[in-house]
Amino acid sequence: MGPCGSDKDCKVDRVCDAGRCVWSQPPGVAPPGPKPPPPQVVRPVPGATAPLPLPQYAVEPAQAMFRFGPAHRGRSPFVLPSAKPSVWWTYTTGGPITSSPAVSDDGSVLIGSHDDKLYAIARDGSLKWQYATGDIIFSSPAVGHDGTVYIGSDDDHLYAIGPKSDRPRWVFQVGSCPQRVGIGPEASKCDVDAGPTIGPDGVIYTGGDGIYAINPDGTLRWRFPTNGHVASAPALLADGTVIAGSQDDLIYAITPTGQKRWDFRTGADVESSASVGDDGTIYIGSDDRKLYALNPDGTLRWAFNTGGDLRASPALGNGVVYIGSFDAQLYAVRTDGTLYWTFRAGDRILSSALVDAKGALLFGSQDDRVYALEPEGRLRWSVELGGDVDSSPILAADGTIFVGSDDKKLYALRAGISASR
Ligand SMILES: [Ca+2]
Ligand SMILES: [Ca+2]
Ligand SMILES: [Ca+2]
Repeated sequence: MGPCGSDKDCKVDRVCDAGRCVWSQPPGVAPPGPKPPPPQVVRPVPGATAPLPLPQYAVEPAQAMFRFGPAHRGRSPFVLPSAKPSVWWTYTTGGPITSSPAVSDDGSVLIGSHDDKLYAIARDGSLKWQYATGDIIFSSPAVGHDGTVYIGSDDDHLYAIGPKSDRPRWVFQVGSCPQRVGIGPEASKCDVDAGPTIGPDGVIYTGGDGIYAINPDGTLRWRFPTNGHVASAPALLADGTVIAGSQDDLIYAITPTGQKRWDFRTGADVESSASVGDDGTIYIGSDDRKLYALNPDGTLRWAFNTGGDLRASPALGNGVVYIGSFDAQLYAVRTDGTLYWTFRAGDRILSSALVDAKGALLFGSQDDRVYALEPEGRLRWSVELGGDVDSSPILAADGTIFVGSDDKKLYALRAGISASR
């Protein structure tokens, strides 16, 4: 039972829980180990003056982020190729890629790697620039309205890079964990592997030893402490409420000023990120193998059982919620909580699905494949890559697909070309 930073560090079917490799627990069984410390409660001080209002920022939409927007629907405005694509190019980094790519308005493909680096790759597959952080990158790049690239690192920092150069505009340290780099519970508590998510006003949300809101100038807006690490990319409701899961098994709703609105207890770690429907329904998975649908007030609408941990984030389209499970199946669940269909891949699914403009689906699996499914669940095509595909694929306007793999490569897949390698 060695220390671990993620499931990747654990052999066989064990998962990384609080820095230790453990066998997945059946739902409802408490994991072994010491009891967590009592909750930190922030109480208003009697007689204290009201907090100063938080600064307001102009509303300008971000260029790109994990799950494509702060509601995290995974819904692409573009159309997946109908024919099976080929590998157009690959870019090899120095480590496995679990980060999900982002495409900025200038066409650059941004990706983080376990070699600690953030890469900006041109549309022809050549390197534009790279930036080395101090530890592994699990986080996915987000691109602000002005082209600034935000990336988190296991070195406990959130970086804002560019937009005019490959240098950081600012670096924000999340938490004050004594051991910043390496693996194990102490070193991973303040890892910045959640999102980041950019709000409509440019405020950046991420996790670590709690949920963080960071102003566009790199100053702390607020921090909400949790009893477990937050790896779940925060999602935003229309009213600005921030939703994130934690390894303390709770799903949190935090007001735009950083106060707790409610929490909801699941049976295990919540590393999945929430997706928010048009009606404000919150869909999120848990390691207790359930997909939850919560009302905006935090009450349970329904829970749907799958056969494995849910680390992927749900996608939403056409009244259907799509989520991959560690039981190797992609589930299509209607918004009333009934099963529509499932599709079985060859291994665990950690990759979050994309829904294209016509309702087709795209996701990766640890069977090393990228799958495209028809809206009714039939296989359209699959492409084999060189390793696990835990990265969530994205789709460019011209139909090019970008995705990372454990074989250290960023792939550009394109239909209607002859394979270049
Ligand atoms: Ca760390
Ligand atoms: Ca837990
Ligand atoms: Ca594999």
